[in-house]
Amino acid sequence: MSETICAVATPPGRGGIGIVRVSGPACRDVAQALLGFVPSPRIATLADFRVIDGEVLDSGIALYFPAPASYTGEDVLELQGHGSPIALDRVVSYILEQDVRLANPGEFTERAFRNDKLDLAQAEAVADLIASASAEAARAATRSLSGEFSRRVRELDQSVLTLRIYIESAIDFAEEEIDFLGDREQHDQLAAMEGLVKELIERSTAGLTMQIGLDVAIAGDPNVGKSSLLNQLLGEDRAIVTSTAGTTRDTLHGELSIDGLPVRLTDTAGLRLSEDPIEVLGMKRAEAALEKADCVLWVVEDADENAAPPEEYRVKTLIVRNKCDLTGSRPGFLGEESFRTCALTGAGLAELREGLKRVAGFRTGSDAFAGRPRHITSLKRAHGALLNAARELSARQGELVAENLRVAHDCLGEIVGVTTSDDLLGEIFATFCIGK
Ligand SMILES: Nc1nc2c(ncn2[C@@H]2O[C@H](COP(=O)(O)OP(=O)(O)OP(=O)(O)O)[C@@H](O)[C@H]2O)c(=O)[nH]1
Ligand SMILES: [Mg+2]
Repeated sequence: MSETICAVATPPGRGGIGIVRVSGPACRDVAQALLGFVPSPRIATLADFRVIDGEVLDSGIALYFPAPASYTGEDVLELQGHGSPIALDRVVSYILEQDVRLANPGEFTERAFRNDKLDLAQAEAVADLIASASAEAARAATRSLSGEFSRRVRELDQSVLTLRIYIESAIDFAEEEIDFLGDREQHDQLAAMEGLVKELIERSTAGLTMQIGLDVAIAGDPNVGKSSLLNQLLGEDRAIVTSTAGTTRDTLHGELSIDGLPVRLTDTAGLRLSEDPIEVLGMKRAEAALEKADCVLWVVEDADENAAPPEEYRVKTLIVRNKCDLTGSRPGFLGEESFRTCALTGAGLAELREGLKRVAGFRTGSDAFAGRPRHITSLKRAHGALLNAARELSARQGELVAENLRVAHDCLGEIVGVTTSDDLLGEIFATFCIGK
């Protein structure tokens, strides 16, 4: 890790300022060569960025952060010049003539991780914050970045470890092992840990959903009001609506945000037996959309008493009883997963949006963490191991309790980067932007 790296940290294109970041042992030499002096630590200093023969490449603010009090934990030099891609390029090219190489994506943050400036979950939250598509997702990322998620994982890990040590010493030293393992206290501890992991899974899943959103397909018989529903949910006249059954042929897409939850809607062709080759193709597309959706809104006419989805979809299905204006029934919730709506006026859609939030695992009170699939997988494995440990404890199988606690400990360690393989680390940081 003795190489010095450099990259433009601001986004490509023209802007007010452009920042070049340098990290590593050659920072002082770079400052000397480029500025003619090494700026006082952490003091914004106006300077010309020039090469030795006096040509000024740009001018701006130079900031020097000596190790270890810097983002990466190494010597860092930050040059805030003008946001001109050409000027930035010339500054970087000059710096690369020193003993410096171009940084890989995420390499600054990777160094911060390796120098214990942040743990792996926090480092991932940096990328999640940059990539966040909604205020809710940004809030979840900030919460994870602050270390709140990591702190909870570590605390849990500590309790797992403490219990494991207790159980192992019970196995080794107890004359009456059975008595040790019969303690109510250990059962209670395991139950508490299991509850905490469950809460972390829920809060991380909520954060992940805020980040990736929900794919929702609108499906049902022809003419029930699917396209009207799409238009009404989007608040725009996207799809053609007519009273002729079989109006929609192709799948149509639209995006909306429900309190920050990104939702991608797909309107599909009404499903029915048809000879029309175009309609048949449309229905094929409809079925493909249903396959990949996270949730299906199955639309039926409220007047149709027995209407139901033709088969059990593998995906979550919400029943939308539309055209309730024609039956005179009250719009809104009919149950957890069933709604009455009028797509002409929008009545009942507020409840339907609530239903979609519920499907997504949206949590009010916004206590979500910027969960990643790998966090959730590890948490679920830890959860399974704790359940097994509890079962083995009841069976008084000390060795197996200890083994399951070891598995839980490894899973929790993976999340914060204590027991994470180099390959996985490489994969994680490769998805970052250059300069971060
Ligand atoms: N009264 C009433 N009419 C509605 C409602 N929703 C839709 N319609 C009407 O029902 C007809 C069909 O609506 P569409 O939105 O095209 O129905 P669709 O399910 O997309 O139909 P296909 O694309 O043919 O499968 C149109 O005349 C709409 O104006 C509703 O809630 N109440
Ligand atoms: Mg339609």
